[in-house]
This record gives sequence, structure tokens and C-alpha cells, in this order.
Amino acid sequence: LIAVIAGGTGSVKLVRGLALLLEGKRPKEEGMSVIANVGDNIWLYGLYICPDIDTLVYGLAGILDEKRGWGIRGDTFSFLDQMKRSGVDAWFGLGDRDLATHVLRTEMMKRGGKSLTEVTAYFAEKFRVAADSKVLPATDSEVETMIMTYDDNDGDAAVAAGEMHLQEFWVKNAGRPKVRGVRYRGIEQAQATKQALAAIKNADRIIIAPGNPVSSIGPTLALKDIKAALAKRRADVVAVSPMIGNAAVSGPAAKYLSAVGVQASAAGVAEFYKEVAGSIVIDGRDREVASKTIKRLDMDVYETNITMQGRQDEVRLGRYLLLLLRKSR
Ligand code: FO1
Repeated sequence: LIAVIAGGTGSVKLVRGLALLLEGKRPKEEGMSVIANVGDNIWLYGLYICPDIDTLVYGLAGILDEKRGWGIRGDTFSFLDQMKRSGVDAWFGLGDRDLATHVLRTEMMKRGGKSLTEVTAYFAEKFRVAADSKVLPATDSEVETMIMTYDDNDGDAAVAAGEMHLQEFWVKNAGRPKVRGVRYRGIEQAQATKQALAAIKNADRIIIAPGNPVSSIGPTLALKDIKAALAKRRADVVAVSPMIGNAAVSGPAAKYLSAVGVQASAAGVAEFYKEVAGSIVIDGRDREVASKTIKRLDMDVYETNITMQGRQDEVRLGRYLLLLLRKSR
């Protein structure tokens, strides 16, 4: 039984690779619980949209648009076009099929009183995600990752200006504003779900997927009960770096890490995870710079090629991790 802490488009690739490897194994022995980030969830047009959860469910169901990395393959955008015609600045790309998920989820939660965990399980079943792969939201509470930016007009020495939702920063503003800090709105009142906590407790081994540490994994780790549960299992937790050199494999990880005072590198990522992970997998290209620094954090370091461009790579990294987990027992 393995648990994966996941969020974002990089981690869905690994999760898909692992699912392929575990397919056909006896569920009890080899099932997978994917604990999903909720910090990128956003309310738009009266709908509750959960991008990381949906990306994981669509990915495991084989309906994800893999080129874009989000949404449903072959989707159309008539709804969005009509919103624009109706005078709305519709900056978030909601596909017509994808829209059905958000409408139903919002209806089930707001009128049906269902939790995000229940609604996610419903979609996983409808979209035929294998029963031994569970997608579990880290919390049923609303948590939003907020990006604090500088006032662009004043240049470098600027005073703190705006604060915007992660999606607004990344999609609407194309990740351009300079980032001053990141916070998780609602995290103090949020509690991990009992399903997510049980998955961590019952897993033989736990993987932190190669997602953005601050925006894809950070909100989950910021839940006190999850962090404590992982810290207890530290020896069984292996994190996968999403960095090669000082750049992220994809997305704004370097920008967010610097903003929260962590070096944008594999060593910085190790520092970020040191309390919850006993090992880290870094890219072979980072061997020289990172290994020594990381060992000082009382972490075991392993090196492999962490890039995933297609199914073969996803399975290769998945296999590497499963072998590593078995060997280091
Ligand atoms: N990412 C974009 O860059 N542009 C979009 O218009 C966009 C729409 C979108 C709709 C549904 C969904 O599930 C994800 C979507 N994403 C889009 C991806 C998303 O912004 C991020 O990649 C994740 O939230 C990262 O964790």
C-alpha cells in the first residue's frame, strides 16, 4: 500500500506511471492513495473548481488532455466563448465537458451537503478510476493559496501591493508579477480528512510527488495533522525533487521557493521537506551540487532522471521509486 502526496501537472504524470505499474496487483497489497492538493481550488461563476483534484482523477481515468496538462481531452469551449460574448472577462479556461464536473460538484456540495471527499470519490467511480487508486482531498475545508506580489510600477524596491489567488497569478497574469510571499488562506481553521490521515498511517511507504513544493505540496503539508502524521513516518517518506539546477521542470516553483526564503534548487527542496521526508530523489544532473548539502539534513539522497516526457518516462520513474522503496526497507 502506498500513499502519494500530489498536486499539479508534474505529479499526475508520476501518479499515472505508478498506477500502470500497480495495475493488476492484488488491491490490498498494492493499492495507492493519492492525497490531493486543494490550495488551487477556486470559486468562479458560482462554481467550485478543483484543478489538481480533477487533473488527478482525469489522469487516472485516462481522459486528461495530456498536451495541455489539464481539462478533458477533445473538450470544446463554447461555454467560455459565450461568457466572453456576454461581457465576462473569462480568463480561466473551462471546457464544456469539464464544466459538467464543476456544476455537479457545486450542486452536490451546496445543495446535497456532500463533502469534497465524497464528491471526488463519486467522480472517480463515474470516470472508472480503478478502485485500488483513491484520490483523497487533503482537507474538506476551503483553503486557497494566495500569491502576494510587489507593485510592478515601482520596480524592484517596491512596496508590497496586491495579493491574488494562485490561479489569478498563474493564469490571468501569466505568472508575471514579482512574488513577495505565499500564504494559504483558511489553513488555520482547516483539518485534514480522516481518510487522508488514515492513508498516511496505513501506507507501507509514502511518496511526495515532484510537484511545486510551495503551491502543490505546501498546502497539504501546512495542515498540522498531516504534517505530524508524515513526521511520524519520516523514515518511510521519499520526496521527489521537481528541480533541475535552479529551474523547475515546469511551472513557477523557482519563483515561489525564492519568495518563501528557500533556495530554488534540489537542496532547497530537501530543506523544505526535511521534517517530513527521510529521503529525496534528485535529478542525476544535480549530483555534485546537491548531494553533500542534503546529507547534512539527515536525508538519504538518490539520483535518477526525473524528467517525464511521455508514458515510458512516467513508468520508468515510477518503477525506480517502487524498487527504491522495496530495497530501502
Ligand atoms: N491552466 C492554464 O494555464 N490556463 C487555463 O485556462 C487553465 C484552466 C483550467 C481549467 C480547469 C483545470 O482543472 C485546470 C486549469 N488550468 C489552467 C490548470 C491550473 O491552472 C494549474 O495548472 C493547476 O491549478 C496547478 O496546480
